[in-house]
Amino acid sequence: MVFRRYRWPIFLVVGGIFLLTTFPLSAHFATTSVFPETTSEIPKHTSAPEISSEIVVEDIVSESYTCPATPPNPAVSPDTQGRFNWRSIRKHHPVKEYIQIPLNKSPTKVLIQHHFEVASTETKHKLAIRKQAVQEVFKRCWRSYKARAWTKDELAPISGGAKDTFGSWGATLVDSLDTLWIMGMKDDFAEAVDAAIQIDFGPKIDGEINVFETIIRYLGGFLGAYDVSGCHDARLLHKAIEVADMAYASFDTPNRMPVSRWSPRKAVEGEEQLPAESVLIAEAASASVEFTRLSQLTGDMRYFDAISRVTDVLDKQQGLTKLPGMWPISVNMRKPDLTFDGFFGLGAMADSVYEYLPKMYQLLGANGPVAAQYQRMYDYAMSTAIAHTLFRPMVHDKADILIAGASINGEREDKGQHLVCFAGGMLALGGKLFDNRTHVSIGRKISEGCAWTYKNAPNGIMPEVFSMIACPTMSECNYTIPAGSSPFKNVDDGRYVLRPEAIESIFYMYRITGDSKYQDIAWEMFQAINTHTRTDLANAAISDVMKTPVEKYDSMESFWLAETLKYFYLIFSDPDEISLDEFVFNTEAHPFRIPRG
Ligand code: DMJ
Repeated sequence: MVFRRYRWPIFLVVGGIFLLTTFPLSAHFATTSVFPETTSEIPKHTSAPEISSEIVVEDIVSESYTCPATPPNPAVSPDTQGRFNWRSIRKHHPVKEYIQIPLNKSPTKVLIQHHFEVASTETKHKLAIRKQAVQEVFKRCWRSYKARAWTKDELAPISGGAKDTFGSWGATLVDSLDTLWIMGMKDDFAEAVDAAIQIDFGPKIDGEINVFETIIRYLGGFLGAYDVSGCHDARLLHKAIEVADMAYASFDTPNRMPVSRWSPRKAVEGEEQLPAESVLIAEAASASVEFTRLSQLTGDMRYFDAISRVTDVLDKQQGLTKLPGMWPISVNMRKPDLTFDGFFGLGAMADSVYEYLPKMYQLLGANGPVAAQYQRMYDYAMSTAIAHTLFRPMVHDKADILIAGASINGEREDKGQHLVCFAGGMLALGGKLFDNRTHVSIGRKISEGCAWTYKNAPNGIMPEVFSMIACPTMSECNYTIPAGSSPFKNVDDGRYVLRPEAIESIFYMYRITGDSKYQDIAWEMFQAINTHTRTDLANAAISDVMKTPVEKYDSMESFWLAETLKYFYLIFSDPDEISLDEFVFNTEAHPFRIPRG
């Protein structure tokens, strides 16, 4: 593949950056009250969108990259271009010596992906059509975002307005950068980068920010864009440092545990902020992949130091919780005490803590003491999760599938949720990394469980939260469910908010097994989602997937462009495009390059 350097536009796009005051509660934790203000008409598109006869398959990732194989020495210094420098604020609890990424003299390349044969011309053509269909949907949304919500956090896809929901820094702009690159939209990428580097992450926000969302969307967005475009544009790295330095300031506490809902203004005014006594584990402990990648790219170990201290607390208390091996949803980071709550699960509010265990192992080169620590923690967590949270649902067609539920005070809760669908991909990835076939097989059953609920839901889209009847064990079932009955015992939350987790796992299954049935599953899912979420401008969340016709509401979170459409696009792409042997995805689907020493 020939490297095509992208061209910078000759004009400068100066985006207006509008800063509002506070973050909302993390959107993926909200389960109530976000219901439609507007109900759009019955979708015009009830089948696959029309495809132009000329199929353009563009190459995406440069083979020529300049990303460092080992952390630079001396470290890269920040260049904020005259904007606020978060390193300048008063430190209450400075670190004397930073924990270093161990020098990994022999990083191991664990091959994750299936060895794919060259596809036939017919298959290539079919996939190119599908890929173009996904790209068309993305382009449409991007055009509307540009026209109506440029530099705002989100486009309102029904009313055509704009929303600020994640810090008012332009969440969709930054979250979409690497998708633009991957989809070959190089001029749009250049224009978006020019706008994104103008963002001011200074302390203009009066309320609290959600540090977790800032890290996964903004820091992840800049790092992903820098890595996929070959580490050529230093402006992206400096922007990553700028936002990371703000997030890093939230770790300036007596025990170096972060403040998850943190006030930039208080920090600048020198006011001490303490970690919360009750905080969601996902928010408190999910920065490892982003901070490690930033330390790898800059040689600055403050980020790796910060997350290593959190990992060590997780490690020490992993066996002391009410369900040893797993950490509960609610934890006290002030003490820190991770042992008091009895609610456990791989899904909402905990998800990325588990997701990042195998991903850290891979990012660290699958070798050395820290990688081994993450492997040990993953193994322990998964053996508990498999034994205590998974169940086989009793379904009319006797499908051999699994659903990841929860454990509440020792009792399994037989509920599924869209958010937990990522676990299929995580277990398949972990199974490949650690040569554990059982995990690959369980990952497959969870991924297919999510695909099954899509297929069997009335409009081909699974609801946000639902319960199902469980078989007595994972291997036996008496199947008393009559054909034609509802796939769900109950639907607790019928929304579909354009989430990625189901297609994410189907994408992992395809890249890991090479089985083309996953591409067909993905195509069905894509058509159902696009048909029912499409608006005149873009795509919108659904308030109840169980109703026909579905009702949409005026929301399109940035992860639709950052994650959902990216995974749909990549499953129909050449498997070498963002290969799982070369990249690790953060929890917001931003691909980070695995360094090769
Ligand atoms: C994304 O923001 C991330 O994937 C996060 O970890 C949880 N889920 C949302 C999308 O559903």
